[in-house]
Amino acid sequence: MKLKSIALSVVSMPLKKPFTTHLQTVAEREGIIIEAVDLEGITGLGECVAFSTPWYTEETVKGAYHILKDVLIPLLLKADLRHPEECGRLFSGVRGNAMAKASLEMAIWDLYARQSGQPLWAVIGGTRQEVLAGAVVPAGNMGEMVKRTSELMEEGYGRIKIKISPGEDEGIVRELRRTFPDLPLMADANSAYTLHDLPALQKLDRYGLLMIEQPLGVDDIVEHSMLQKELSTPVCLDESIVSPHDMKSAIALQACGVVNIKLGRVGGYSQALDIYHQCLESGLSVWCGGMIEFGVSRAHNIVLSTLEGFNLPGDLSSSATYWEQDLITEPITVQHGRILRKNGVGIGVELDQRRMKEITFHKEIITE
Ligand code: OSB
Ligand code: MG
Repeated sequence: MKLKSIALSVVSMPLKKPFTTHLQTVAEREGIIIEAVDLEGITGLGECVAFSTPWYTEETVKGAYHILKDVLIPLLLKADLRHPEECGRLFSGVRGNAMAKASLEMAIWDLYARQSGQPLWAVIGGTRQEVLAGAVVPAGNMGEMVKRTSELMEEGYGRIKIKISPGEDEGIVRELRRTFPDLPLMADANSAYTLHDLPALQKLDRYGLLMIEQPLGVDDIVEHSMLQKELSTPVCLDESIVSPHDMKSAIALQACGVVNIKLGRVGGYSQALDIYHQCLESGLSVWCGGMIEFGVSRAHNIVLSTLEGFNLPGDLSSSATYWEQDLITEPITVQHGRILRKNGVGIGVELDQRRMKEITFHKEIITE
């Protein structure tokens, strides 16, 4: 699989409404769209989901751009891969930088599927025709969060996730439970708590939450294991799992009951599939996480979620949840809490070049 060029487009789009967690408010989303072109002119698409600042992981758009342009892309342009799984070995001399690596690996998997005339979901062994959609209610005041929850329920989402932090937790959970007794509800803390907050977390146990996502610190796999023993609500790990090795540790320590898998956070499909198989073998549930992303990454998330084991709704929402106009020609839509997989070749979506022109503020085409 010899490549002719790789284009990097740095894009920026305002969210319809700012997205707030206890760590950061995202009002404007920057990202990098990857177009990997082979010698026949077939193009594979990827998206780097790093944020403008390092609040979720240490990567940033500017840092990822440098790593892509100066480190990873030169390796890829020199290589002649037979299979996308070889990206792992190619990039093995580069530490960290999962989101930069994942964005290129996504483009290579898409290209590989397009070259062989198949949908990418078929290449990775997906079976689901429709994937389960879920939506996120960002942090806000009680009234805003209740209103947003009822809007999303009306749009048909099968699961709602709210953002919580110390002091901004039981009140909102109690109110949502009172208003929507049967709502499949979960809470994501983005590591806002420590074990000292055990009483506050135990209070959440009585509201029938599907799970509580990443309550403790990024490095706290041991502490999550201690916490899980004190809670009946399953703990879901997000930030703590960045590699198959982390997954092994979490399983050995029984640190969680559920795992949120994100292609960007774990460095791409190969690692995501390794983590997925470990979860299946250990009886852990998995779902696909979201990164307030654009249509290319959303399409990759849908591909991943066609795997049979993705049996819980992911943070997979319509393009319209965050964007006035997405950057793909056919936006992602949700019906009755589900998203139909795309049956075209590769990830089954194309860039809307007119929209790309409007939102791109820097583009570079890199050749060998
Ligand atoms: O913790 O899952 C998270 C968004 C950005 C960074 C981290 C997270 C999130 C979300 C929103 O929860 C997911 C989405 O709807 O894209
Ligand atoms: Mg999370």
